Amino acid sequence: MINQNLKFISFFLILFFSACSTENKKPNIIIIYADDLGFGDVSAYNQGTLNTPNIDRIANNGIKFTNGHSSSATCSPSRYALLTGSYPWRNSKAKISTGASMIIDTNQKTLPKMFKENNYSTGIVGKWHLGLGDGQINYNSKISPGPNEIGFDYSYIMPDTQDRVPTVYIEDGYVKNLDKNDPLYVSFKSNFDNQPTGKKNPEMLTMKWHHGHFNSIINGISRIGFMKGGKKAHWSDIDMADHFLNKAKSYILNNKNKSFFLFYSMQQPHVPRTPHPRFKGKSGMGPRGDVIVEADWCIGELYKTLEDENLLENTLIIISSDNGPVLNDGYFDDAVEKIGNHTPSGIYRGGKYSLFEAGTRVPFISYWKGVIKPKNSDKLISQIDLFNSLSSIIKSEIKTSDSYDLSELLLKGVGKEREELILEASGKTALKYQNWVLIPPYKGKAVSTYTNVELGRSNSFQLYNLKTDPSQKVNLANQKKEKLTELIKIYNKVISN
Ligand code: NG6
Ligand code: CA
Repeated sequence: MINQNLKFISFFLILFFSACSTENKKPNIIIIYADDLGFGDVSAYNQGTLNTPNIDRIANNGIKFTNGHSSSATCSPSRYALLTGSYPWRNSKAKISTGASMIIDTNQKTLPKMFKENNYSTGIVGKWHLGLGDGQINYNSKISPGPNEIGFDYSYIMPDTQDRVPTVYIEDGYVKNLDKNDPLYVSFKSNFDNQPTGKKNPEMLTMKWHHGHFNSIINGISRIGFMKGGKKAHWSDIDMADHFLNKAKSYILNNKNKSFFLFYSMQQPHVPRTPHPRFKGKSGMGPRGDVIVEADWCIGELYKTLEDENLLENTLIIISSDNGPVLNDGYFDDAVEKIGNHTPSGIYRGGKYSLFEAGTRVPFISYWKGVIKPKNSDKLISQIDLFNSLSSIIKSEIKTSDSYDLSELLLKGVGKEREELILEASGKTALKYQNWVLIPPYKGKAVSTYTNVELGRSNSFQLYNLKTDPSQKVNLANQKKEKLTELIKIYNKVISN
């Protein structure tokens, strides 16, 4: 009889706890962030000729934003904005990092901290590029502050970029696989004891540099900066995609019983483009296309993991990119020569580094099986808005003042949108307001000599009406004086706030 009662009680206890755990479990959030992936690079956007079937499946079953923006036309500032919900031009340190100290202050509000406060597990796998340490870094001991000091419980990162030293992974503050007997030294100023460099030893290169990347040679590729030692810790470029994917999958498997936030920060299609041999030649567009095919495959694999673990119904996935596309970003890799009819920027003008639309108008997709219904939305949303929107979605009170709560837009594709957005490219800013874009006068080249990207700079004001002229061909500054004055006022107001 006692036995019978025990069985009865335990049956109800199990029922009770399983009901509690599904009801109370807040949704997992995964941000999949590509590096330099253009609006036109995702085939779901129907712009270019490249095929991304795995991203498309998510995009076509989720909300495909066609007016979604990164904060900036380069990496570090966009990542700063995404992770802090603050405009990067408010922080003079939020510039492209090359061995810099950490850009995010450890006292700042951050997205991972917001999740942690709400009992989430938080993890980052992939590219960091937000600086590390608070001065000279010693790679042979604990590197801090870093992602773990701004809210990530787990971090497995590439410190800056694939084209910058050190070419090693860092796990929770320590260089992975570092042999104590072969210390790692890094400098961005001078070489170590006559180590080979791209400039001196071009015969050692498997990929030739075009501009800028002529220092230390690792795996036949010369990089930005010098390094010496740490041989066992060097990453394999062609395995990087698989490596990060496996880490991201393990993170999911290790945290599937809790609510988790995963920032899966992919390295593709940033230079140097080094597809695994099984993706070589798959796009017909050379390495740039091939690594996009590879990234698409990785996203498909990550999706499968969530599907196999029955996590899709409780996971909100966001896919986006840190800035617009670029073809030649410093190596001879056939990106220009083999582009064919593909249009990485789609119909938009400019690309990476540009104040024109394609600098920051990037693929932007939200997906949540069973919750989000397929929709296209041309409403204006920025990655800065993910802070307050995700905070609302997980019922947190933590908000920032630059971020808008566009949670309804993110989950339903309707409702409030942004009216104004400051765009940033290499420290220069512009205003997007409703259908209009205002670019103040800036000195400097209109087209970058090296990358051949139109940077959006001009000696006079530029004003574009995106409704009638999405490709920003006609500058209306002289014709629409009233509109120009109105936008200058709004721009000055937002910038000085
Ligand atoms: C630039 C590099 C470019 C790329 C970029 C950062 C040169 C000449 N150019 O300085 O190749 O690494 O920095 O890209 O060195 S980002 O997407 O991470 O912002
Ligand atoms: Ca980038």
